[in-house]
Amino acid sequence: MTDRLKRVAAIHDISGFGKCSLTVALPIISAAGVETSVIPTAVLSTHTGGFENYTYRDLTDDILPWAAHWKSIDFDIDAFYTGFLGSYQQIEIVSKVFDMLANNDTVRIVDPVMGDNGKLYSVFDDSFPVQMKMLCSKADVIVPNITEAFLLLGEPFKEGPYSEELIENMLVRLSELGPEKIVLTGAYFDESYIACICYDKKAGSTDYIYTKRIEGFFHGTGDVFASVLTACIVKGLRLTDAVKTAADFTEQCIIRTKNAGTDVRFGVDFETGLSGLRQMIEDNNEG
Ligand code: PXL
Repeated sequence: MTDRLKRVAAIHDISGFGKCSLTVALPIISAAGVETSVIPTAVLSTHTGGFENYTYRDLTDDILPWAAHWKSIDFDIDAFYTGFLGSYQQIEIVSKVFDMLANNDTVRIVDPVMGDNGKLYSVFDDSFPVQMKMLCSKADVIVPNITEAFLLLGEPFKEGPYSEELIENMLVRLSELGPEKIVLTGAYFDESYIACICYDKKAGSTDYIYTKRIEGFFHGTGDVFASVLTACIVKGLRLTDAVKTAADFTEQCIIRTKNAGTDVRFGVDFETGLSGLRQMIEDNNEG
């Protein structure tokens, strides 16, 4: 008998157009060879980043009954992966879902999706980061971008380039919120490279993974990155190998999208990379 597939439960919205959240998590994690179950938190016609008049159907009331049904079936979840959550109430409910469905080995991966480019997304008010901090306190791994890291710490955003000292101090304080591992994206120390920095509290280690800094903002890249990272973590890669795979995959998506000249609100071309993703994960698995 072979082992069952690893299983992720992804908890995000479905944005019908614009490639982010579940329309990214499902194909990427599945293509990595990991089963992907989903709890959709809302259904939108598009994401909220640059489109107007999108439809929004809130599914808050469905989440706990959905989880209760899953509990009655009794299956193991190897990792939760949460992303965009639309309200304080949803954050609280997702935290309850963790308590209901996690077993001793379930890894809780929280991407505290709240902002970018120094700003909180306009759909949230200033108290949202406080609630997100609560969810992060229950996570094993958090994946903030640099904007979200400042928001979680309750500090005003600072523009880069950053010093290693400032970033390492932020990582330690983020880990004091609760999570054992922090993967910080979007920090840079000079104009040419952008870094993903992973901090492992228990090991006391900080590792820097660099990719080329590409001019422009590409929507959905945070979700692409965190989806690959999640798949790699449940497949047992070391954190630095997982981050390297996620960073390389995301960089390639951005390069393809930039070369194609696509409207950046439409999301990145991750599809072209899917057929090579499993091999990429194997090649990066040094552990
Ligand atoms: O990619 C993050 C994201 C997910 N879902 C929705 C969003 C955003 C970012 O803007 O609006 C609905």
